[in-house]
Amino acid sequence: MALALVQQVAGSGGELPGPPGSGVSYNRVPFHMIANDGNVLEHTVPFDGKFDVFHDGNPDAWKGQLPSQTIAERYDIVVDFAKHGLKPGDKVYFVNIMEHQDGKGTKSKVPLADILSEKYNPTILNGRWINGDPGVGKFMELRVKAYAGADLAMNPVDYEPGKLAMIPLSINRHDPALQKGTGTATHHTFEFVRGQAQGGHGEPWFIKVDGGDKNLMDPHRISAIENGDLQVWTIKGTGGWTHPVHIHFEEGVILTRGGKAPPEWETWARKDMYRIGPENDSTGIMEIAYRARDFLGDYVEHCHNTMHEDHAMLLRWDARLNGAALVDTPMPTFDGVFFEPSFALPSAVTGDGTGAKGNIP
Ligand SMILES: [Cu+2]
Repeated sequence: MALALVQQVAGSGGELPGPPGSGVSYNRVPFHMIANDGNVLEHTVPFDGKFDVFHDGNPDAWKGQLPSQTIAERYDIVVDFAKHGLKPGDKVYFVNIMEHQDGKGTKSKVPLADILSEKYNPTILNGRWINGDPGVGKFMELRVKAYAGADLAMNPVDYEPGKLAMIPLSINRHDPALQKGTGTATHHTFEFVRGQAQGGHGEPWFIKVDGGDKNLMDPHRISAIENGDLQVWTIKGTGGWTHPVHIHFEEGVILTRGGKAPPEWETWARKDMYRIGPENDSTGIMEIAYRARDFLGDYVEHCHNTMHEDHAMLLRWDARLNGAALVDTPMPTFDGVFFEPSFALPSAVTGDGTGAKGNIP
């Protein structure tokens, strides 16, 4: 999905016309993104039509409009109602603009103007939806009410890039030492691959680690080992699907997306969801900087598409001290948990040996 925020106004004076004869039109409502994947950004990102959030020279396209979002990916925004002329009694709507054409995934964004004017108008014919996706459109109405209390919120304008920082990134992708250091960091590659067979039979979905063989899920196998050192991980996908890759318990920083600097909402973010694939606002490959800070032990990395994850697109990696023994594998049963020996891939410590690709933009 991808969400837009609009204000309904009486008459035809709004930026975008409403349905013919409706007597209403709409304005896009600017906002600031303040957190991504549940983590406060280093800087707020204005989706105000002026700031070039996607580095594509077209900031107006992003006014009041969030990037596409996968399963488990979270965006937090702050809307300054008073500043943008919203008054008690006004109606504000969230609009989904991403269209499904089948169950495989979203295809593309529908122009907001076509949705609001109902030029885009899905209808039912003989029990089937035609002319579009009924999931596209206004889906939540907010009614503005007067508030007499004191507004104690921080002003997100003060924390835009180049201004004050909210929570500085523990891994600062702009730090020259980091950029130099990533050239020597242990480097792992995780490739999210679609198997050959269809319909849940034969080869399922799997993750190829460091260019090795395809591996079906085995909790005894440790695909990568992190010693508290900064590592660079490449996450990439094949097969035409979007894979929302989730790494548990610790956040990383995106160094590159499709070989370039990531868009602003990812530049300032501590992420635990790494979206790869052909979907809008995505790329098929990204590099992240990653360091496990808190807990030693077993971690998981998986695709958050349930069907993919349940068909082996899931692996175990471990955080452990240098030289420490491998952590045994817990095997839950109805009679309690017992433990079996674990084993590590040959590349678990050494990685794929490539180092970071090129310079970090
Ligand atoms: Cu997937």
